[in-house]
Amino acid sequence: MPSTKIIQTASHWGVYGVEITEAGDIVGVHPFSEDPSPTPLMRSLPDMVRSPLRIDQPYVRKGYLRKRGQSRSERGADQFVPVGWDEALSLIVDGLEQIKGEHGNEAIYGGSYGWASAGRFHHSPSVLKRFLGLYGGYVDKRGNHSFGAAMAIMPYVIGDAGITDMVVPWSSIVESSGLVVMFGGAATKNMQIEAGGAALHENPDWIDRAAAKGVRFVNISPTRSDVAQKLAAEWLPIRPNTDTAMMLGLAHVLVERGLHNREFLAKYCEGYAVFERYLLGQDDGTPKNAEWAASIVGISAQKIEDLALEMVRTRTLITTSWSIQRAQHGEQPIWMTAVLAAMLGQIGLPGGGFSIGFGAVSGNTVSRPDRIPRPTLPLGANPVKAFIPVGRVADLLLNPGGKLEYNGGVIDFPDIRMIYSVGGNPFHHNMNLNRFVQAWRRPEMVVVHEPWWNPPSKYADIVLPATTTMERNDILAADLQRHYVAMRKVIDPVGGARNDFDVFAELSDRLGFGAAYTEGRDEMGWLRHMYNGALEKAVELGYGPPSFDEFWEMGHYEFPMLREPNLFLADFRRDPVANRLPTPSGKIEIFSERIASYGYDDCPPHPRWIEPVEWLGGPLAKRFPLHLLSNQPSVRLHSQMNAGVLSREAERGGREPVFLSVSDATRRGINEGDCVRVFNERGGFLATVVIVSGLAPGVVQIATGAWYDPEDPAVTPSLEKHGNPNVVTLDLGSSRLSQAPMAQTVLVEVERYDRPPQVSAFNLPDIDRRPVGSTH
Ligand SMILES: Nc1nc2c(c(=O)[nH]1)N[C@H]1C(S)=C(S)[C@@H](COP(=O)(O)OP(=O)(O)OC[C@H]3O[C@@H](n4cnc5c(=O)[nH]c(N)nc54)[C@H](O)[C@@H]3O)O[C@H]1N2
Ligand SMILES: Nc1nc2c(c(=O)[nH]1)N[C@H]1C(S)=C(S)[C@@H](COP(=O)(O)OP(=O)(O)OC[C@H]3O[C@@H](n4cnc5c(=O)[nH]c(N)nc54)[C@H](O)[C@@H]3O)O[C@H]1N2
Ligand SMILES: [Mo]
Repeated sequence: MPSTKIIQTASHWGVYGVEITEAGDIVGVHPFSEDPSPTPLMRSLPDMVRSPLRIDQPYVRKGYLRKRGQSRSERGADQFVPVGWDEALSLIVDGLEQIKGEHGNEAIYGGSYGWASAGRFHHSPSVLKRFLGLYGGYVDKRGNHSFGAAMAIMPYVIGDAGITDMVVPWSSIVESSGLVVMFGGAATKNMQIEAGGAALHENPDWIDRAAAKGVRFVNISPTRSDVAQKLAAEWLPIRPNTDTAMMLGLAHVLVERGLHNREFLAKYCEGYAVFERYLLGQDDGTPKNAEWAASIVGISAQKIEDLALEMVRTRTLITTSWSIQRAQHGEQPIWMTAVLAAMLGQIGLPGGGFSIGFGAVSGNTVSRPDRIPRPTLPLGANPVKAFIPVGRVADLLLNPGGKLEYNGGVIDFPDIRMIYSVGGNPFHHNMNLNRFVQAWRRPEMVVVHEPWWNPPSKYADIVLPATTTMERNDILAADLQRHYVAMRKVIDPVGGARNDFDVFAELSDRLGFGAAYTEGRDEMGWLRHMYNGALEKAVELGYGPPSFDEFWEMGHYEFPMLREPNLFLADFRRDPVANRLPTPSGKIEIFSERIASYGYDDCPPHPRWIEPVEWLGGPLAKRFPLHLLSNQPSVRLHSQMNAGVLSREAERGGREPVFLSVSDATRRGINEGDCVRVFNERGGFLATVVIVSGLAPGVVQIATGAWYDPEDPAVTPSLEKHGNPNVVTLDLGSSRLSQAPMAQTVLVEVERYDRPPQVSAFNLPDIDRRPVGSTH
């Protein structure tokens, strides 16, 4: 046996040790000893880190070498030519200088959305923004794909956009809740992940404790598996996108019986009276009662009544998942969650009130020491003020000079000539990919850094090979975690890969601001500097983390709980005058004058049921009778590690599995294992059928994250072969308030697809290794 050593690194899905031989061969993966429930996902990156899909050196799209931007329509359907680092960086500098010279910094889109990888220093979108900021600025994005609608509405409702903190933790549930009503559940698969890095996975233990305590859970979701089996939740299969109607039905039962908490509403809320007129149907003649709700949501009126009565009788927590607001009018169910909880009057009490996104990630369910400072790389200023709500990037690219209503104002679209994208997969996170591909082909230049040959690199003009976490040193210190973890370099950079930071350092140097970019620090210099900055603040707050050298030596540090953290909205409940909310009334706003002043029919001034453009109760369901839900994957993080061992094992026939219920499959003559085409007017994708129970009728489900793989990239629209749902999703904003993406509002039809084409998602692109200019 050759001698081996174990080196600790970390990821969004956990901390782990990689066992390597002296020659650097990876022989094993070991969970973090402190982690009570490590996830199997940690096998994936070591499996992919030396995959043949790693990009071994810089490449340039052939058309770009010959004709620059004139060849942009060939992006994604062209050959690549290998070039040296020097040439690649010169091409980038030339492109940047030309575009900035002719069109100014407003022509550069640097919003670059994406989860990238864990670690506070080598966070690729941050190192990009620091670079572009020093270069004179860039058009940035605003909001996110995760909870964009919630983030837009909650400042009006409770004066806060900090969605990840709007959670009543497990400890409070186990101690005090009698009933937890979960809209969209709290899928355990999602608790594997933390933005910035999970350190400990504590949810499984808490689930055991809640089950042992006998807390009752109700899962209102199209999918039974959205709540851990151990919690023995009652499942109420709801039609997708109708949660607001369900909540209104529950609210109506309360008012009808005089069970709403009038004292709470008067003391802590603003505008209940106007909302009540709507609820009772005093102006439109439609009371939003249980029968009304039942006809929309597909759950019986009796059930709705029983549940409402149970909710008043016991300490009840209402949780609403982020998925529910990733839909048209996604602001409404979030707002209505707060209103329904206000009507129960338990907001701010232990185990009561409401939570947004409970368990969507690993850390938001667990109480932790507050205000832990994080080592931070300063982004610097961005002199360009133009921005785009992140879901509307295709509009920005397609309509230079266009306008967009947003959050009470109007945005003017600049004319984007260049995209610089690192750490995200636009062919994963954007909707309506057939349209998006056209948008992506508008600018003159697209630069991408990626570790792998995946869709973003295949659709670049210039692609630079990036290192992964295993090839560099970093610090894990995520917002919802109480640990700092040393992420140590496990192996040398694979092939010709370089750290994103080092690439931007060299580009900065060539552009004349290298010293400002690096401030004279290298990787370890920055880690030490960033750590010391956080250390100083931590000490001021009464914490005592070790010196950088001790920390690096020890490998991790856990912040102690100095004081019990405040329960969500408990201070406000205790004293609503001293702790008034930062809303105009200082209270929870059930009616918002400010939203009223915008006059948006797609985001009215109090919560309301508004039919989405596509849903099972609408006219389009005649042509496309199935609602497609594209949830987060259990075996990977978005599109990351789609080519890794876990995700490959979960594929069927080389494609992503799509889940259908027995009745929907039988009606279409579809059998388990069949290849099907899932389609609507926007496009279609192929996937392999798995037949399940536990899905509401008329609901089809597929996880996101299959690498986009069009049958003919030169043609748009093209059939997608691998199971990427975003070729059928709708690219519209949730409302004019948030302009958030709405992946979960989409109807489709499904049909058997015999003789499907071969999947090519995990093939290398077409690479021309002959010198440019040679005869062909
Ligand atoms: N249909 C549908 N679509 C959705 C959603 C949905 O529910 N349904 N959910 C949405 C949500 S909530 C989100 S958050 C988005 C997620 O969308 P993204 O965050 O864009 O998805 P990822 O696959 O995490 O993309 C990260 C990319 O960064 C690369 N990368 C990782 N580390 C590094 C690095 O160090 N350097 C560089 N240069 N690159 C690196 C990875 O290889 C990968 O390609 O998707 C959205 N899209
Ligand atoms: N393993 C893993 N975990 C992850 C991620 C990942 O990629 N992999 N991504 C992380 C990210 S970026 C995010 S934002 C969070 C997202 O967290 P969520 O948005 O909560 O996660 P999803 O899996 O998209 O959706 C959860 C469930 O909501 C249900 N649902 C969908 N639409 C509706 C609806 O209209 N009504 C009701 N009642 N239910 C509905 C679906 O059945 C779905 O299974 O997850 C995080 N966790
Ligand atoms: Mo997300």
